[in-house]
Amino acid sequence: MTGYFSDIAPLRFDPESDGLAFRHYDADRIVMGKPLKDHLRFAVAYWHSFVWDGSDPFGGGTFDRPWFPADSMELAKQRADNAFDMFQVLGAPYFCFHDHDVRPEGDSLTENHRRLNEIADVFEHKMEDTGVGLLWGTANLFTHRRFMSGAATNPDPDVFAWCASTVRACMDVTHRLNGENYVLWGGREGYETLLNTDLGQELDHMGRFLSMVVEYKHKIGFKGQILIEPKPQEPSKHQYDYDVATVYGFLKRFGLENEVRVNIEQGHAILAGHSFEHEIALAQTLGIFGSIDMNRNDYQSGWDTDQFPNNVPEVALAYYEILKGGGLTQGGTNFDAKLRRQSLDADDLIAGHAGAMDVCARGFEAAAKMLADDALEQPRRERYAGWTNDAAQQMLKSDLASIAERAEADDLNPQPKSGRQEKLENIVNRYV
Ligand code: XLS
Ligand code: NI
Ligand code: NI
Repeated sequence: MTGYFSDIAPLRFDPESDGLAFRHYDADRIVMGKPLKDHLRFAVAYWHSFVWDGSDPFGGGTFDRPWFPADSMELAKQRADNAFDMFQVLGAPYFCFHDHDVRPEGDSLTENHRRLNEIADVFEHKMEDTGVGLLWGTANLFTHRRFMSGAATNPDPDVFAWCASTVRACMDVTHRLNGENYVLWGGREGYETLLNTDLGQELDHMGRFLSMVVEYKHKIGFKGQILIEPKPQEPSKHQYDYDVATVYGFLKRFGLENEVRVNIEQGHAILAGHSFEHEIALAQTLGIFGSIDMNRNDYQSGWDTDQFPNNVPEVALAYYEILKGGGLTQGGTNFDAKLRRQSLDADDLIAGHAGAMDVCARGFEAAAKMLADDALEQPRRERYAGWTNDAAQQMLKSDLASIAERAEADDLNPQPKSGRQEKLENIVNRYV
């Protein structure tokens, strides 16, 4: 059987190429002591590339894939064959999936789990043969109508129980496939109207559910990170995991701040009114940075359009904050990105990912260079230099009245200094 991608040769690094190749991403190039591929840790999202059919709120599918509709196990396996072919064309080291992406929905929980495990057997072999790893697994607790009023926050306790069973099965499979992380994106954990919502009770249930996930992780000896993916809205009007700051408050409240980290998506940061680098820097500062979904939104539409990244300066600032905090470690760069619905062909899928990998490589290398040159850290240190002297440090251990007395005795009259933003922006522009 010939595969959907069999006409496309594995991509090579060729800066001069005008066909399908990497012009910037040289996987084995050593940067800051290790190969780029080990820094960037790219992952392909199963759902957007192999499940989504191009439909939008106004029209049905536009893509014609040989494994569609994948409503039988046979077609689901054909989908898996083609997915692994694509990972190899791209040289992608990782992939990510939801249960719902990889197996058709059964008519019971146990049938769902049986099918999931049957596909996991297929994955296990393919991962062994190809060396492709699982960056993260997750459960889809938002597509089926049973989740319309939430998953762990559903008013119906049977839905809570359904979710417990599904998440357990997905964690087991992620563990079996040596997944490096397990993600919980709060799909429909939020609400449409307060008129029918007990907000306090829903948050309590969500906290309890997450605590159970963490307990289960330790029980089975799963070494991956548990990650929450914040998003402010869509599908629900008010999502509980609004942004990094909100998630941190939630984790603190349930005593989970040392157990759970965040998977930050560029597009979700924008929806929350933040820049990607802000969300990353905040998570690093709070000690909860885990991984990234590297996909942008359309800046005008206000929707989560999940487009491949194509803006080097933006990507550079994101990787800059990641590198400053010590890199991706167990996390990775997941392209939670889909084609535009008019991009019908197999090579569109390859081009979308290849271009994204090139953009990330360029941004990453710029970030590494800025860091190595101390280009931004030196002026930043200078700006806070006053705090390095003893008197300033003593003040932090002192009290309001003592500080006040000293300030008044010295007749302080601080003079403003320039923040030099334009100069700093000019420095960044030399690198990107
Ligand atoms: C949706 C989310 C989702 C998560 C995985 O907006 O980005 O795709 O990454 O459930
Ligand atoms: Ni998203
Ligand atoms: Ni995502």
